[in-house]
Amino acid sequence: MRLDTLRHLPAESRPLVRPGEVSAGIVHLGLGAFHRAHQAVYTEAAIAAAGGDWGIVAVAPRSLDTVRRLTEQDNLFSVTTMSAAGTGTNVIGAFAGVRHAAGDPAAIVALLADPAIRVVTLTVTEKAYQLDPATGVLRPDPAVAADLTSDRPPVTVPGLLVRGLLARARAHAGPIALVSCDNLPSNGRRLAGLVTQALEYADAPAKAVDWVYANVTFPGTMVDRIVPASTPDTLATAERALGVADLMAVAGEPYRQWVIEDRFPAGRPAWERAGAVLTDDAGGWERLKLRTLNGLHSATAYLGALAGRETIADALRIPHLTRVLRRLVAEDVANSFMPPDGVSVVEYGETVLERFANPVICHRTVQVAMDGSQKLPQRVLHTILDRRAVGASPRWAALVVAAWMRFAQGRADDGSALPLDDPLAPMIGAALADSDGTPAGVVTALLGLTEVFPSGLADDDVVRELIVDWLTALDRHGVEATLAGAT
Ligand code: CS2
Repeated sequence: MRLDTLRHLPAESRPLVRPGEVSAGIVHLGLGAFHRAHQAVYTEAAIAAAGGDWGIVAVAPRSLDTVRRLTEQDNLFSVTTMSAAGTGTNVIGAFAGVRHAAGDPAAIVALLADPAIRVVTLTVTEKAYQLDPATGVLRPDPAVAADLTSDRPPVTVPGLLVRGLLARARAHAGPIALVSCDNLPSNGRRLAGLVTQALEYADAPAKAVDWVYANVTFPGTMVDRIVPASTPDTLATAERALGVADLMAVAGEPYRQWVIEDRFPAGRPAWERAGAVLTDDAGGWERLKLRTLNGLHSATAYLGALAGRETIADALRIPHLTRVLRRLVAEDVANSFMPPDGVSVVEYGETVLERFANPVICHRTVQVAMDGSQKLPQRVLHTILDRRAVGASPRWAALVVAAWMRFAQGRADDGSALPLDDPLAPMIGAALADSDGTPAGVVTALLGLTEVFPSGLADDDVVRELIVDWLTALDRHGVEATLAGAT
């Protein structure tokens, strides 16, 4: 697909804006499938409805292939919306440019210091923030530490942000909003915390730090759309719909939601015209989504992978799983926080289960299971902590922790190997190697990972016992029998 093939596309698939004609106003870090099917879609629709120079310069931190392919396609890609009722494919014209951070870091720093750029959005996944999942404390790996303390061109997300903001301060390039679109708890505050700690770590001049405090906002967001990693099938479906090949095609469910705190000191696209909700405080929405949707997703992923199920939709067919997930929502999640006005957590949970059951979305359990150490706190552990604060016994949430602990040991119920794709894998492996291998020993060893488990939770005997009981049942009987016996 290229600009000159657009006129051959079916009319309903053509971009809503003229690609290449909207000037850049946004830099987006993280060029994965989720960004293309979420913020890029909203931004294109917002520009089409209300105008504005809000083209996106999309930055791939690492993947050169992504950048090459998009460049060969004149920055165009398609999004296919998949449901049992049928599919629809749209080419998105929101990208004003594509860049490879690792290949040309100076260009990214220069972009962040460009007055035309007034918004930076991020989908870089939880681990790229380099914050302890349990506490939000910056724990820079050697690459981040080198980015923050030397003059070499930055290659990491914290490095790019800090160097970009310092350059912006020097250039007097005006205020800017940095918008985390990752599934972190209080993602706006986490990103602000990252920038503050990274500036300190970098020993940035006080004047520049003051400039950042006065000129940069960090609106919190809730982002939602199920968008699995693309496969050869995704590309084939797009090609059938478009009549031309699209090597950057992505596919997602019809549902999408974006709640954004409206703190943009230099303007923003009219995202509300594309269906986004602009609000003062996204906290309630964010907790609703992280604890319910993502909590159920992780539960389904770990239990499903252990039971040998390939996809989330397959896993949902494990007998008794939906019953257990409904109890997790009704008994633990719904009682753990205040949802936004007028929202029933139980009804929201039902729509989530319907979405997971979408038979044409092939979302692999091992994909959702990945990076569990970074995901568990906001998805499950905060539910447990909030329930324990009022003296309740959050049994179903404890089951999810036990399922993760069994998954982390690397064997499915039928003995086949499961991959532990996690930035803390070495630490998890070492903790497991030191344990005696019994459920109680494994639970003690893993609860000792202070990066993941807050002390209030690790030291709580009620929680420990709940997890040990579930892990004992999972070890002895496997997922299916454990769920069948869970009453
Ligand atoms: C999933 C999310 O991979 C995962 O961990 O739970 O990517 C999920 O699909 C999105 O948050 C849905 O909005």
